[in-house]
Formats: sequence, structure tokens, C-alpha cells
Amino acid sequence: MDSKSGIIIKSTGSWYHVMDKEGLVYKCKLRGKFRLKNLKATNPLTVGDRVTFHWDAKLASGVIDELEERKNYIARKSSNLSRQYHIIAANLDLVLITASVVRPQVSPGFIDRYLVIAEAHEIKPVIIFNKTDLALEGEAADRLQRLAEIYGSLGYEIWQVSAKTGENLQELKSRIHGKVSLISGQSGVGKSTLLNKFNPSLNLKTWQISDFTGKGQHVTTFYEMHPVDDDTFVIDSPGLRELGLFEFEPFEISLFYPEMKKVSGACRFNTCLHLAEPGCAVRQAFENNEIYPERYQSYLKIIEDFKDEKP
Ligand SMILES: Nc1nc2c(ncn2[C@@H]2O[C@H](COP(=O)(O)OP(=O)(O)O)[C@@H](O)[C@H]2O)c(=O)[nH]1
Ligand SMILES: [Mg+2]
Ligand SMILES: [Zn+2]
Repeated sequence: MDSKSGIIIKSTGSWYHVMDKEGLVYKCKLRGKFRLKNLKATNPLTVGDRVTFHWDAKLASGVIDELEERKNYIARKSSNLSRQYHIIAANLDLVLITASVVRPQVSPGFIDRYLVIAEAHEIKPVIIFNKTDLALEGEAADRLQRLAEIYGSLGYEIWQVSAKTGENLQELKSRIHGKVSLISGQSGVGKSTLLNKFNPSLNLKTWQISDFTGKGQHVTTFYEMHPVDDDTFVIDSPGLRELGLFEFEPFEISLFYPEMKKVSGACRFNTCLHLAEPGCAVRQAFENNEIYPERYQSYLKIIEDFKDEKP
């Protein structure tokens, strides 16, 4: 039996698809005595995990022996009441936050929610505005300009691309080369179309209603990692709103808004939520027009949702 190493690109619960450096995919099971380091996780391994395994050519199946230590991972609670969580993806280099200003029009707060998730996990966020071909003039163009101004001035990396015309696609493909990225975005923004442009052999279905598991529901969804090349992977994520923030307290959320973090040290209370507390430096900055109203609104919404999620 051959000892090999690779990266998990798909998990179906009992089987893991592991891709080696040559780009070959092996179907593997977990070794019976596999030691679970993390008992609070409902799934021992996930896409993005790097493992060593033994391949039995006769049986045409492999056995995973070891998990390499994770650089990071994103998880979500397995249910509102349980202390257990489900690990969604591991070893991420980038979070590609994909949006469009028309068809669909980006919903307020979507970008910020994913920026918070990226900041909270110390994973580099990259904002992609797709469908620029539909935003050349009028209100759509104004919206795009406003969003580019907000996120640009906050120092975030922004890409304006069109999967249809090919604008900036080669450049974006080079940007993600050699990295593992999680791509997120509302249904219909063009995630699958973009991935197909990066690697036509993926042949992903487009215009598919993603298997979005509405808020409060916790159907297990299996995340899949798409190889763009041997060395570049993109994990498509159904838009889970509560994704990966459960381990934080509400007062910590503003630490993931750089412009709030900058001033919140001056708030009177160190657990200030920046709502209506006396001596709140964030609220003051907002009133002085030093924080964009869109950003403050999205912050309030996240805090409000937290109250629902943490009864
Ligand atoms: N005009 C235009 N349409 C696009 C672009 N990218 C994707 N689409 C279309 O948007 C629809 C949804 O795309 P899809 O990739 O399925 O979105 P997903 O749900 O994010 O994976 C499809 O009809 C695509 O052809 C683009 O850059 N411009
Ligand atoms: Mg899709
Ligand atoms: Zn405050």
C-alpha cells in the first residue's frame, strides 16, 4: 500500500475525495481509530483539510491516517441549542465576496457580513463586483460607484469584473492562483459562471437555485471544493447567514469593522455595543460622518440578529 498526501476536495459524510499533487482524486474512508482532536465538531474532516492516506489499488479505496494541523477553519453551529458545530472549510487563504449591483441587486449588509466573517477568522477578504456589463450607466452605475468608494476607502481589495465580457477575469484568475478560496455571494451573482470561466472543464451548472438552507434550519450541506488547477481551489458556499460568528460575543463584532475598531477604544464601556450607550466614541464618529451610514446600519443589523441567535 502506498502512502500519499493530498487535500480533501469533497466529503459525502462517510467518503472523502482526496486530490494529490498530480491532480488525481482518491476516494478514502477514515481510519477506524482516527483520533478526534475536536470533540465539539460534528464532522471530523472537511474540505480544505490536508491529509495523509494509504491507497489500496486492489480495493480501489484509501484510508486517511493523519490530518495536518489546520491553519484556520470556518464553522457554524449545528443547531441553535447545541454546543456542537459543523466545520465548513479549512485552510482558507481568501474569502471571495461576490456581489452584483443588478440582477440581483446586492442586499444591504451582505458584503459586511462576510467581511466580518473574514476579519474574525483573519482570512483575507476580496470583494468582487461581477456583472459590470450591466452597470455601465444609470442607477446601477451609481450603486457600483458608491460601493467601490465605501470599500475602497476602507482599504479593502475590490475587483470589478464581468464573467460575460471577460473584463478583468485573467487578472482575477492570477490573483487567486495557488490559493484556497471560499467564494460566497447571493444566488445568481455569477459564482458558478466565474468558476467555469476560470476552468471550463468544471462545467458547473449555472442559474441554479443554490441549496440555501434558510435561517434557523440546519440541513447538512456538503461543501465542495472546485479545482481551478492543481494548486488553486475554490469552495462554493451556500449563503448561510449565521456562518461562523457564533463563537463571538456581540460586543466583539465592532472589532471586525476596521473604522469602528479604530475609535472604539475611546468608548466609556469596554463592552460597548455602540447603540445608545453614554460616552460611545463609535456613535460619535458616526454622527461626525466619519463612519458610512451603510456600514453602521449593517452593524446594527448584525447585532440585532445576534440577539435572536443567542437567546
Ligand atoms: N450580464 C451578465 N450576466 C452574468 C454574468 N455572470 C453571470 N451572469 C448570469 O447570471 C446568471 C446566474 O449565474 P450563476 O453563475 O448561476 O450564479 P450563482 O448562483 O452565483 O452561481 C446566469 O444566467 C449567468 O449567465 C455577467 O458578468 N454579466
Ligand atoms: Mg452557482
Ligand atoms: Zn461605543
